[in-house]
Amino acid sequence: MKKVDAKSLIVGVVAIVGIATASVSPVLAQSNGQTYQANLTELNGSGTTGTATVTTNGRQVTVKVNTTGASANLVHGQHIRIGGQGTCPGPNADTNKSGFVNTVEGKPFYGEVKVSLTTQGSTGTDSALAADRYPKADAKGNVTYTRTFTLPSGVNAQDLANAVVVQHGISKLYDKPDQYDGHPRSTVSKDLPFEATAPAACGTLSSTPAGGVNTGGGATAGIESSATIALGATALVAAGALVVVRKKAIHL
Ligand SMILES: [Cu+2]
Repeated sequence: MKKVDAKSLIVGVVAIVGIATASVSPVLAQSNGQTYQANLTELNGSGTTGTATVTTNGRQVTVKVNTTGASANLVHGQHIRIGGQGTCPGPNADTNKSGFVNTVEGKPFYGEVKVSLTTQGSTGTDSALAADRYPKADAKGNVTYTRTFTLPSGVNAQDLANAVVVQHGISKLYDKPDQYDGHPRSTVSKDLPFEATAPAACGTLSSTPAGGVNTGGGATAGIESSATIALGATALVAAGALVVVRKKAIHL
């Protein structure tokens, strides 16, 4: 077998470095066509669970939220919250020992309202409490929501990597179980009953590689696995390039 000459080796190395650069950068930098997923689990014994997906196309997003076990025939405020720890509050978030984690107590964990998942009109922070523009649960307690819109100003697609989806509204906490009633007022607005804004379900968004499984490992899990896939692909391509270089050397 003929030896690989120096020129071929240099060509090969340059090709591999080029391929490696080309493969890794776009995956890490890309925000278009990214899908984020969250498994929503109950808060405050609501019995509400579900899923949320956010698919980006530049600054345009399609958001789907599906929950079951929500308070039937009632409106459910829901938001993408950003700027906290990117997590859902646990029982120890109940700092005032009321027995419930209220909206304010949850903020250090899930952050502030940055996107209001309304059915129409503004999706900005100004719509956080727009009770007449949120989806209503059907008679069985199912909430089905899909909307495509442009991210409000101040929110970037990249922010979704450390974001949390929260759905609100638990009618069974006080007095009549099928209405938002009871004396306690909401911790975010004296105009609303506590039950209307009480966090009912929460889930952290994580990016899902195409064909991948959401392990619920948080935002970085998806990014790491994307990078790993890119590196794996680079190794494969690099191996292929070496074969090509060898073949070329042989044919020279
Ligand atoms: Cu919220």
